Amino acid sequence: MGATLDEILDSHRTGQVIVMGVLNVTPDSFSDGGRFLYAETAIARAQTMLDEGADIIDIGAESTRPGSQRVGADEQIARLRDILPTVTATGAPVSIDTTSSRVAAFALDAGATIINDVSAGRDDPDLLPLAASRSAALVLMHMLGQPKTMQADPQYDDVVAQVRGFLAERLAAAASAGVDVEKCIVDPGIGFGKRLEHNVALLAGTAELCRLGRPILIGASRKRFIGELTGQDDPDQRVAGTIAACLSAWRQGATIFRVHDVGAVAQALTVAQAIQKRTTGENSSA
Ligand code: HH2
Repeated sequence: MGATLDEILDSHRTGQVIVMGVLNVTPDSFSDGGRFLYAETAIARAQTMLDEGADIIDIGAESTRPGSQRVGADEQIARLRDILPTVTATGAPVSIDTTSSRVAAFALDAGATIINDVSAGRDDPDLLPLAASRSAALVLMHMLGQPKTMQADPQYDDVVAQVRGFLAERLAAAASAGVDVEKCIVDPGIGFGKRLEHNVALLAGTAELCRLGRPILIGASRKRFIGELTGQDDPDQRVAGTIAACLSAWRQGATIFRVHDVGAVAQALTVAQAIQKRTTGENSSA
């Protein structure tokens, strides 16, 4: 049985590990684009991820990979219409990966309970008020610029401090729109307007981000920085690098992991947790 929404929102206090499985119903996502466009395959994929240990299914109908084109709300809704109700009917928490309030409202009506907004409420002025009025959980992610141009020449003086400051500011913006901060999750936005050194610094600085007092979501899965570190060009072949990134962030306090390879990541985190529990238990009885 996966985690409940309350457990997800409390995971930074309890240390419960939450695996979020990625379901992209897009023709152009960087690693799984085009594979799950059809309702039957998408629904089967969601079920497989749940069987492998996913606690949340994150459904997106617009790619945000570097250079991607925007997709209008109508087109996103058309891509989601046959898929969302069946996935929410499984009873697992479903998040909608969108920056559009119309798409988010459609998904909430279909049973989603989490809005995953990579713009952290900056794209659509109606999104934070929607999250507030519907008491939805909300992921606020850092991105420098827009997906189309974000990798052009990202610059930071101190990436960890700047991302932390941005997330604190977006938590305050959400609160002033009426969102309950206890419903918010924050995410440094690995790969969104960041060079290799920025992604590595953010993963190394996860403990600093935990000081925001909200659960930290890490979306490192199969991303380009893993290819840059390892020379692996094929995103499907970046599972080991994904696991390393998740484990490292987990050791520093991150609890929610947005991944394509649910079974492999869940297994790695289960083993790491068992070892940590034993180590902590032995230390405290010594
Ligand atoms: N990454 C992607 C999309 N949504 N949401 C959060 N909160 N954090 C992330 O790191 C994140 C995200 C990009 O990955 P993917 O969905 O696999 O690709 P695409 O955007 O091309 O569909």
